Amino acid sequence: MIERTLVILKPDAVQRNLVGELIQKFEKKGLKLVAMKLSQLTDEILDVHYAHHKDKPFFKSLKDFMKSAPVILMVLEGPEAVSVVRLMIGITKSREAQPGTIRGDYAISTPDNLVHASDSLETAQIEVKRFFKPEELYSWNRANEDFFTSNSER
Ligand code: FUP
Repeated sequence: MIERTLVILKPDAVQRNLVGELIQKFEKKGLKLVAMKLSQLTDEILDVHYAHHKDKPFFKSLKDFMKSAPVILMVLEGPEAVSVVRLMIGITKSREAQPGTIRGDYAISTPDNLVHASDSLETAQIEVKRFFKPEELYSWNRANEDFFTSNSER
C-alpha cells in the first residue's frame, strides 16, 4: 500500500551539514518527496509531538535540543513508506543502531540521532497534519515511476 510518512531532519543534521546527504538517501531508496520545508520548532508544537515523553526526565532537554536550530520537515511517499523509513533510520539509541542505518552510520548520541520518522501509519497521518497544511502536500506523477515501483505495488 502506498503510504505517506513524516520525517524530521533534526537540528544536529542541519548543524552538521548532513541535510543534502540524508535527503539523497531517501531519494535513492525510491521514496517520493511530497512536501518539504525548513522550520524552527516551538514549545507549543513539541509539547504535542513529544506528549508521550512529557513525564520523562529528558523531556526538557529533548525540547531544548529540538528548538536549538531549524529543522527540515518532509513528507515521503512510497509503498509501505512508514516501515521502510523506520528501517532506514535505525533504532532510537544511536550507539546500538545497526550499521547501514542512518543512526547506525552517522550518530553516536541520543537525542542527537539526526532523524525523526513516524512509527506507525496511524501516527504518520496525525504527524503529517501536525506539520503541514493540505495545500503544502503535492501529489505528482514521477515520469519514471515504473523503474521504482511496479503496478501491483501502487
Ligand atoms: P524515535 O521514534 O526512535 O525517535 O524514539 P522516541 O519517540 O521514543 O523518542 C523521541 C526522542 O526522544 C528520541 F529521538 C530521543 C529522545 N529520547 C531520549 O533523549 N532518551 C530516551 O531514553 C528516549 C528518547
